[in-house]
Amino acid sequence: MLSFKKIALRPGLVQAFSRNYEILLVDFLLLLKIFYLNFFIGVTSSLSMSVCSLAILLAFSIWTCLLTPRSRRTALFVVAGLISTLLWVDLLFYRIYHTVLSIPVLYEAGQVEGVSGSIATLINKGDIVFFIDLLLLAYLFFLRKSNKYSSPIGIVRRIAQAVLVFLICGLILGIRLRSVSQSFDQDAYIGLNWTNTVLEQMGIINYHILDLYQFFNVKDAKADFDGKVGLLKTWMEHHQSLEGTNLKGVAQGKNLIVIQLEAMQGFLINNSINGQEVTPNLNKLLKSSMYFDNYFTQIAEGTTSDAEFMSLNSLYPAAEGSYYILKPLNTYYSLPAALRNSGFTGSYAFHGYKPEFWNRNIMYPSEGFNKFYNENDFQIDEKMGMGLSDESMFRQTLSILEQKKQPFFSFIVTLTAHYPWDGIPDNKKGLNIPQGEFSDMFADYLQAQHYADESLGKFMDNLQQQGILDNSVVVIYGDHFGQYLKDEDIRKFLNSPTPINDDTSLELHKVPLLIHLPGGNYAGVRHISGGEMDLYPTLANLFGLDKGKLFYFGHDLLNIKEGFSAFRVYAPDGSFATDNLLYIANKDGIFEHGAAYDRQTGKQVDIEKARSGYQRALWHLTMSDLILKVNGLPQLLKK
Ligand code: GP9
Ligand code: MN
Repeated sequence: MLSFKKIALRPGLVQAFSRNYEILLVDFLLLLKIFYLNFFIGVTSSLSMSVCSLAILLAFSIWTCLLTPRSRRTALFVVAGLISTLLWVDLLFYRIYHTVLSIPVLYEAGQVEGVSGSIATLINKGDIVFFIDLLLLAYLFFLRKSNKYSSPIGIVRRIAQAVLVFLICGLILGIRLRSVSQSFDQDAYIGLNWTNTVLEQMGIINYHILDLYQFFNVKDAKADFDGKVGLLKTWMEHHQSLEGTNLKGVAQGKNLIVIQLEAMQGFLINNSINGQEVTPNLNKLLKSSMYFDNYFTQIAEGTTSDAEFMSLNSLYPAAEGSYYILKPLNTYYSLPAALRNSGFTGSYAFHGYKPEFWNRNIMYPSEGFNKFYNENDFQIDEKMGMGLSDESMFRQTLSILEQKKQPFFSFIVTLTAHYPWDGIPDNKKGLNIPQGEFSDMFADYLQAQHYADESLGKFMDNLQQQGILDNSVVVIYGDHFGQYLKDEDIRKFLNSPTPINDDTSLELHKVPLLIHLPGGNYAGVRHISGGEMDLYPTLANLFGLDKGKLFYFGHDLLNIKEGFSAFRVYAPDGSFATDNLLYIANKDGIFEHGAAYDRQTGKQVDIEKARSGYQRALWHLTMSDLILKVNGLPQLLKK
């Protein structure tokens, strides 16, 4: 019988172990750091995660056994240093973006102003854990005297050893890769960036490899898309066949003026603080407009740019990053282009900030705008908050519009009411808010939105005076909620006794949508549930565009029986709202772990009621992403 002693003493095994102890030590320390990172990013360190992480770490490091002892230690030290740095950077990214590093997030990183200046504030003392073991490794590998091997095994055996370990690791990862993608509701690898599935089942190193693969592997996506073109075209025909023709073409021949209001949240409408209306001009205007009071922002990480992207294209925002940054050179058939092709003299965008911000200078031409009037075109005669004041921007925009041949499309994006809302000078603060009634930030938010509303009111009056209003459809909506507003403040403002939970918080993501037609025609409150994805098809109907030439995921809100809005990022993929139902998915990607609510009562209901909507939401998002990934719109629009 072969005793343990005999086995242990067999020189090959002893040497194999002693030669590889460095590899094992480095990989083990890295695994501990992955646990440490997982703790901070809310990822469960499962057994599967540990095995897969160890397998990929071994696969990465086993080749070093082919080197001479000294070079091996150096190589391992470098590998340990690089992976430790990557894990630490993941944590830094998480602190900024609430998601670990990925290619799409990296693309967006350049957009976020002020972040580089505050990197120092993102670093915590505890981060030293990512590097402290390097000291131990340095000592063991380079400083200790007794680093000698008496009888190195031959190169052939070492190669065999490396290949064997590599193959075993590959086998483990391959098997797990397959089973993970099959045992979850959605393809875990397509959902890589928006669920924790891959992080929890395969670990962060494998996540990064899959992220790279997903991003650069357009070939598979193209084949996938080619196989789905027919299906998508049929789906679109069906989608459109469900829409009626109510009010079709009633706006034909009119100008279209779309105003996207920065951070204008729905709860401000028709509400007051100490008897003062926060948005008196919007409140007045909605009486002569179609007012949609159940309209959601559907933004993801691309915030303002997502609101624009959806409103002008009816395609979903990216799961990570912003399509304005990721896909500015795709071929689109956006609202500005479609209007120009149906008799509009031109499409113009206006925004009082840097043209490069959100890549607008590249994206706007792709969307079919003839010209983008930005910071470089306006006279910066009044600065507030981030840049040119709304009042001045509106005034200068009007004088540009006066020169344009009609009918024109103008798309105006406001700026002053941007976070942190503290840029309104005292003499322009129109509300009297006693000190201490709300947090300073919330009081500033109210003042900024009151100011934005006032600027808008002046613009509307001037449009009327210039005779433009009577010949225009004016659309006004908020781009998104005020990020970082505190629940307590909102509750106090709304006089709401109940705490804000998952469903009420999502309900608060509603923004106002007003469509004002000449003479206040068709005015009235419309309760149909909708969101930013729906603006394009709704306007296409009003302006009588041939919908057969468009491809959109949203719905014509004037012509459907029931609304449907899918969400992402601010509620995990698969979450959606209809007129009666709200479903909030779980980040783990398992349908049953989500929650369904009756929107009228706010009570939780049988989850099965949400299954079909959940599948529909996921299908929408997956198809929209696929189309954008392979630049597939032209193929879908070809007859
Ligand atoms: C800047 C502005 C702000 O141009 O549109 O974008 P946001 O930070 O709200 O996404
Ligand atoms: Mn915004």
